[in-house]
Amino acid sequence: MKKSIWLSILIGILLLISIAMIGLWLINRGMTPNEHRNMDMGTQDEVLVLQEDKAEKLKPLQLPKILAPSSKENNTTIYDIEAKSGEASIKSGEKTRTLGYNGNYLGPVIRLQKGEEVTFRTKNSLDEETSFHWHGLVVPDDVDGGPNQIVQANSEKSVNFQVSQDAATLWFHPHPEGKTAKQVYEGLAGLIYIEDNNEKSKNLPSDYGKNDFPVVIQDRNFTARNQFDYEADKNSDGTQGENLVINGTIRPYIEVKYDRIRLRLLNGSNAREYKLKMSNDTSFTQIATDGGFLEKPATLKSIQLAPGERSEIILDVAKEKGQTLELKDGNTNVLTFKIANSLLLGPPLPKELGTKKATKDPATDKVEKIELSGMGTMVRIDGQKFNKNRIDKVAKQGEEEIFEITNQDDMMGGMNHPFHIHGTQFQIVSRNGKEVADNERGLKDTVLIAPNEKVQIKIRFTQKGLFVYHCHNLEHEENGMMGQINVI
Ligand SMILES: [Cu+2]
Repeated sequence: MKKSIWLSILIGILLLISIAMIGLWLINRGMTPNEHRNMDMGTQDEVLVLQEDKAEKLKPLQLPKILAPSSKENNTTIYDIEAKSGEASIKSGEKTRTLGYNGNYLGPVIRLQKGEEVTFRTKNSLDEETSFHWHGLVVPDDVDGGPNQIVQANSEKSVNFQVSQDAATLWFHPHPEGKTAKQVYEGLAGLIYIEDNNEKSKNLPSDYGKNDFPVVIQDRNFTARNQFDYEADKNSDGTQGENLVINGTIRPYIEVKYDRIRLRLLNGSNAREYKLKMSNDTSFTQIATDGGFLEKPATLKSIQLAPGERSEIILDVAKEKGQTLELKDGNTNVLTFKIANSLLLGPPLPKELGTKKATKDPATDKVEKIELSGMGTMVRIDGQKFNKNRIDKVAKQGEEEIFEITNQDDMMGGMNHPFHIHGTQFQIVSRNGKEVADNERGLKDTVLIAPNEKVQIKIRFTQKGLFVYHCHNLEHEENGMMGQINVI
């Protein structure tokens, strides 16, 4: 009798354990890594760890096409840019349903010359609204393509402008309120190169795909059937993926045939920050920030890149002939370099490049304060969420100002915010009252601000109109971390 009671209890316990395990398995089965992350309390330390998919073979880095002009009318060069849906072979096996500009995934490189007059004929072939924002391009507000310049589904819009700024690596992406993060995640992003005579006189590596490479860094998750599932992966503190995808390539490599190569790095991720270094810990040379060249090349061993930021670096591999090196983020390979046994020699790097450093003493006493706060859905700028019918700030065209941006921490510790301003380029004057490193002193349009940090920037709007400023953590932007400045 006693024996059978014990047996029943044992069977009961085993049954309960089995039910619990099946339940857990059912919950886990359908979940993506970000859903697991979403179940936890979001803090800035809650980073989805990058995985390298060793099942994928190393593949040559995909190079976006250089966009050819459609025509030239009088003195205006005309480019056609179409946002559309497509399918791309990103992982082996099933194709991924994607968005792209003029192609399946990402977009072409648009190469512009300083001084030229350009028309972009944009076409929205998506089944929802979008906009075409030229990130970092100094243009009037009706050209900028921010949240107030929506292009409806199946419609077109032309913008015309003169390229007024110096050589730089810029980019373009959609900006419709509430849809930016998803459209970027699904593939809408491309590069813009501005070229000028100063750049040409510097003899920098500029042979596209030979010694001058675009490197668009993004992180993505894939479902079991190789699809993006933005809604499932969405995180209110920034959607992350556990796979790196570079120019749409998983596990990319470059065959290096020159002693020096130039990498134009763009962090095109929704939210992930990168800290890049070489696998053999050698130093490299940064030549440009978001908006153009540094005053002088800066030697570095690692470089931080927040969402929206660009950096141009030169790798000198003359001493690494025949070797294989990697650009890494922590322990994860970003890009592999297979270096040839004999290398073509290019001219040496110039000692001077361009943009003069900003001095610490401002030429103005007008200080405009901007306060960032919150996390997740609680993010705010100056205590408010975005309202497209409200003008938050006013600036005078051509007038130099200091913006003092503070990032208030909160009970949960706060988060880094990559702060981006449309319509102009600025220079960082100080962080917490101290001068910044030389490699941060070029022109910028996006600046990473840590909790409790106060960053002063020197800014001048040369274009009139209504521009937005916002956090470039795209989910923070969607959660209302955006304001509007009217330049009069
Ligand atoms: Cu933010």
